[in-house]
Amino acid sequence: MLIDRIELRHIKMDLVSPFVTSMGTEYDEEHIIVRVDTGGVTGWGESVAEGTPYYSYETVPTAWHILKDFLIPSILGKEISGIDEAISLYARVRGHMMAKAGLEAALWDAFAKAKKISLSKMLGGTRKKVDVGVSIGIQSSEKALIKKVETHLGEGYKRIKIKIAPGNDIQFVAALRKEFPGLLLQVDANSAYTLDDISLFKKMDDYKLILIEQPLGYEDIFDHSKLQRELKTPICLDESIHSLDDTRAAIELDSCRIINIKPGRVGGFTESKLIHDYCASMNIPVWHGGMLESGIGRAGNVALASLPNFTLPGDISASKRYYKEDIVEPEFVVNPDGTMDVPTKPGIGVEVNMKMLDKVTVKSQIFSGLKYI
Ligand code: OSB
Ligand code: MG
Repeated sequence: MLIDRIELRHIKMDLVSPFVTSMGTEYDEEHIIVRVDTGGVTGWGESVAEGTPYYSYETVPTAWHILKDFLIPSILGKEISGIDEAISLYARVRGHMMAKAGLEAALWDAFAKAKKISLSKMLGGTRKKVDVGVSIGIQSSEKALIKKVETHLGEGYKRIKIKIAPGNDIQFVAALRKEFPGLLLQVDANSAYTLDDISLFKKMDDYKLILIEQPLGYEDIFDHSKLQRELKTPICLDESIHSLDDTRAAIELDSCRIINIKPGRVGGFTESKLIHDYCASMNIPVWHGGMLESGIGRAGNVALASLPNFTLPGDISASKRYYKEDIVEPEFVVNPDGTMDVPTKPGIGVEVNMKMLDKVTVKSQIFSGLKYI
């Protein structure tokens, strides 16, 4: 298909409540929406680079720069037969996974729409519904956390993840385990600890956690293998995994026993699928992480999470849990049984609400033909 036109939009959406993690507090979320017009269809993707370089080195301006100056020029105006061909045209760009993933997602949507099949089907998804959980930021007290968890369990969520940071960890885990003995619970440290904290993580072994997510350095694989050796609870890597190669190193070194897949962190759905398939072959469960996406990115996440080895509930919550109004229709909702329906219509399977998208757009640029507008 001929890549006729690409549009980037820098969006900024207010969160319904601040999200507190070991990396800081987020009040709103900035991402880039990528629109690709090709072969008479329109594809949408979301680059999850944020306003700050606290989770990843990428930010909205760095992703914009890489998209505008390298990725878009490599495919614009070209006849492209499939996603792999597009990827090969910009493969020499190193890193910048979030920039790449936003463009790749828009291409996947466009190619699925051209084939008139759902993104889930095109990715190899096998489920009609996916199990979903909720990721809760650090709360002011154990009591406040218990109340939040009660609300989310009432909404149907199957699994609770809490953010932890030094000084805000074991007391929250202990309080939740006491109040909810059978709760499916996991923690995410976002790299806030070091190997000096081994005794803390050994204590966590007593609380039947599903997993401990990214306790140590955000690029580390080696120290995590030393920690995993000391623990019964599986470690799950998030930040440290950018590729299939990182995944192989982490699994072969026994640095983790579970992998969090975020397409934005690994450069797109193509690499996500490679990681998914490798983990399946090694009996390593995977689950879908989240980056507080708008409905456009969320649609892609739900589709990817419908693949068979996504056996643990994902950080994929209802639109309402993040934003007062989403930019897609229908919005994503959680079913009372803690699942989310996988869209069945062509591509991402939801419509972009252009009025809402315009409302949250702070900057946009159109790339068309040989001339940038
Ligand atoms: O570490 O998983 C993370 C959000 C932004 C950056 C990093 C992370 C998160 C979350 C939120 O945990 C998950 C969600 O989208 O619900
Ligand atoms: Mg994480």
